[in-house]
Amino acid sequence: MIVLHGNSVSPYVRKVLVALALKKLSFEQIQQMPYSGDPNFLKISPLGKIPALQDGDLNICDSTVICEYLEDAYQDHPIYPTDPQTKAKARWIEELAGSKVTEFASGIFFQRFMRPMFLNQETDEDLVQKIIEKHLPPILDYIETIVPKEGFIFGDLTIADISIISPFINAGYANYQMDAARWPLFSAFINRVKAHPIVAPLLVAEAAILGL
Ligand SMILES: N[C@@H](CCC(=O)N[C@@H](CS)C(=O)NCC(=O)O)C(=O)O
Repeated sequence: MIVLHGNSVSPYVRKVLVALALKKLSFEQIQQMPYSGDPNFLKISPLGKIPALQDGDLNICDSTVICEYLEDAYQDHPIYPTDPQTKAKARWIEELAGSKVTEFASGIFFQRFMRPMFLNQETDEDLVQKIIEKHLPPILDYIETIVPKEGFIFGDLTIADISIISPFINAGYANYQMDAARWPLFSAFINRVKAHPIVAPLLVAEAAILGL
């Protein structure tokens, strides 16, 4: 039995939820919050981060490690391209999404949502403005060059598509709206991925968690 530990609103957990759904795998989810300090969770996730995944005796952490494991262990319904060069491109997009894109886009969510609501800390709105005005635009300029006018980056929906939009779903919860006139392809792409039949019901479920 696969067990996923992590709250569905995390951009990294969302990525794993999409991977599990694309692969049509059944699993149990524990809506573990980050920063809980829960000693039982630390036994599963030594850094205290979500997501973590158990599959029988296997216990692994990190969304990329988890998605690659799922791809290797359950080969039906691929979630990465199969050709080596295209797969490498998909992994680069996943890496970009999980590093700088999440740092900045989910950083807005962290400041405006997690800090006041869960960590009893104030939002650093100066930092949020710096992210929006200085840090995000060059990354968005780059993403605008890699997303297609129609469909998904590599044809069918892959981990690359969900990874690159996921942090912006969180930023959206924190009232960030991308300038669609400046980044029209990426803005339309985000809406297309959100409307995908695998992704849309997951977003409805997580909105319910947030009480939206
Ligand atoms: N590289 C990890 C990052 C996971 C991560 O940073 N998750 C956040 C929640 S979105 C977390 O658990 N933060 C708690 C912490 O850093 O202590 C992955 O891809 O899974």
